[in-house]
Amino acid sequence: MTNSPIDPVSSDSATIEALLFEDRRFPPPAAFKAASLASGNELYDAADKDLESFWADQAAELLTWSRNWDTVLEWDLPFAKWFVGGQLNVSENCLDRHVEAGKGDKVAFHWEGEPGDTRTITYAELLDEVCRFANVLKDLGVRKGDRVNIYMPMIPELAVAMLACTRIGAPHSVVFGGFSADALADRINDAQAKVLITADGGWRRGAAVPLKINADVALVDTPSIEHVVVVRRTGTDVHMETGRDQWYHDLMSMVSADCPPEPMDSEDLLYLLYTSGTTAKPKGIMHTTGGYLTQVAFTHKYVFDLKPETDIYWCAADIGWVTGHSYIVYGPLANGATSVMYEGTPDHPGKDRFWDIIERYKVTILYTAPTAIRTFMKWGVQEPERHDLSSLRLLGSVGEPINPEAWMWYHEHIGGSRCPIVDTWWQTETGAMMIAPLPGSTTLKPGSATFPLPGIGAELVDDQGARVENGGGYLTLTQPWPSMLRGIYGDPERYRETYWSRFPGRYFAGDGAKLDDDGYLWLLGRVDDVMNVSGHRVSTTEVESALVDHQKVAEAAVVGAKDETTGQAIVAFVTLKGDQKASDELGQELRGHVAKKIGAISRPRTIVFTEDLPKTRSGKIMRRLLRDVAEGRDLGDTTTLADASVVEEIRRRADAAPQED
Ligand code: 7RM
Repeated sequence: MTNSPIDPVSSDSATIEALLFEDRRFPPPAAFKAASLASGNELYDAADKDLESFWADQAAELLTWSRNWDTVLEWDLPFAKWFVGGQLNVSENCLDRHVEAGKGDKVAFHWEGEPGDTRTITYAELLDEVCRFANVLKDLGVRKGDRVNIYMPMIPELAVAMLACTRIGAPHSVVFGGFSADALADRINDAQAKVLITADGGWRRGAAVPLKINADVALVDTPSIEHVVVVRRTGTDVHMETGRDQWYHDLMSMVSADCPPEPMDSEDLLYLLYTSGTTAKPKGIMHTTGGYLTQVAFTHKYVFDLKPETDIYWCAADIGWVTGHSYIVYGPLANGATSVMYEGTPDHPGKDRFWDIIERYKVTILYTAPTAIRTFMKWGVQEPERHDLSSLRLLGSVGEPINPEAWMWYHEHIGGSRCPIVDTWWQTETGAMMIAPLPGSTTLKPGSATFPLPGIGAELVDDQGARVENGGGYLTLTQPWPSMLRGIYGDPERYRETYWSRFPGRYFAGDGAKLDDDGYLWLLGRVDDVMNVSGHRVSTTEVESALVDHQKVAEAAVVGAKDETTGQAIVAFVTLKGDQKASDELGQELRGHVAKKIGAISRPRTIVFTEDLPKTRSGKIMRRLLRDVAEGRDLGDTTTLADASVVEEIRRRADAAPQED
């Protein structure tokens, strides 16, 4: 179903050079640099000098420990333990210590619901609610080590539930609210969770998503669940099973706000987060306490150059994904930041909702995904132009390679050409950012995530595992890092096999990348997204980037389809900007444009114009489905699609699209 895994090490220099053709440079603006937390090489130098002391210094500086560690790192490849013997509590680090430092009245979250309702939650209020909900969980029989499942919309109670789990040492497993009942049941059963926390529903594009109704379907097949706690959000009528289901507000009215934090070992399980791999069974990625919190706090502070007293930070991801875990909940709260949290979609009630939020809360740091940025491009500059975005000082990107065109649009139209953009490469498995600039220090190149962060070792290797110092290769991580996954829940062998067997001694990320002459890293996407055309390796990302560089194109997804003569042929699915019309002429023009940007080998055989692309709920384009369409196969698993009808429409258009030899 997928392309055979192809090595991204190309002998075709035209292809290698394509992204490297990008010659724009953006050094940190002088004023930004002067005021930044890290404007020189100090952090890189300290980490290079002594990796373990570097991370130990961060752990000591950024966090509060109730017992010091005995050993910084125990590394028995592929199993790492960080800050062994140390004890701390995550909720205490995120809440109590800020309140004790006199910052109880500081806003933790400016929350905004999709319908426009708002809540302002201070650190003192959040602590109070977390303590009370921790007592609720205890009353329901949850003990240290018990797993708690969470299936909720983006409301403050989601953060409360997670933090309450950490307060009593119960690992949480958050399942994104867009997942189906089946997906929820699988994850609950794999984790053997005792309690499920959900809501009657959540608002999305003006409609109530029926979370409790989905949960009820899942709960038919989840014998480990003893109690269900339901937050009232939408007012949707729901069934409450006597003896099993109870309302959050009822339970909260019966408990005290006194709940001392449970001291946890640094290596105690903090949470599970399920992520899909190449097989059907999702993997329960395990994150532990001390190392995870150290690296999310470190990266949140330095990559976002965070000034907790003045910044208004907004990560527009969903807490159901790792980005939300690390950069809505744990990183920002550990650092005492003030965040915006928004429940809904960017096009409700209008396509300017994000810009409206930024203007009203005077957001200074925005962290979002390339797929969102390309959507905003498609909607047009008139949307941001209607708002005052001058509060912004820094922009971030995550989730996919950001093509230079989208980078430039983000820079100009959102950042007013004054804000650095931090393109942050990382994974559910890495827990925190790994490859990203430090905005006061790094000269940016549009489309490059630049360099490994201080304390991170990343190298490219070829098919044989030999180091590649220039050009394309497989991205590997060469040394343990504090927030690394500790394994796949219940399956240590799969952990070893998936991440540590392809290249001995190295963590294999599954991504291809290139190193340019200046040592900048350019992420190319998953390696099974690399095509092989007539023996030449062509990256889907490069061709997509070239297409999106064309002024009429809004978004593009490129796949390799089997071809008798060339091995694979390039099939491009293209959505046009609002006012543009699809035509055969435009198809020719786009082919020519790609050939001009990258080389004739990269010229797409087929261009399929389409209104929408199939995406997962987290916004990643599902190339696997597009390959199925391009190769005329029955569709594989479509359960993770945000909107399944999109694919049938694309198939209809693909069948009608002209082909070029
Ligand atoms: C944070 C997150 C991980 C995969 C990863 C990459 C891709 C993420 C970037 C990126 C290029 C980036 N976790 N990816 N960030 N590719 N540049 N800045 O997305 O587990 O859901 O996905 O996402 O392929 O392997 S994730």
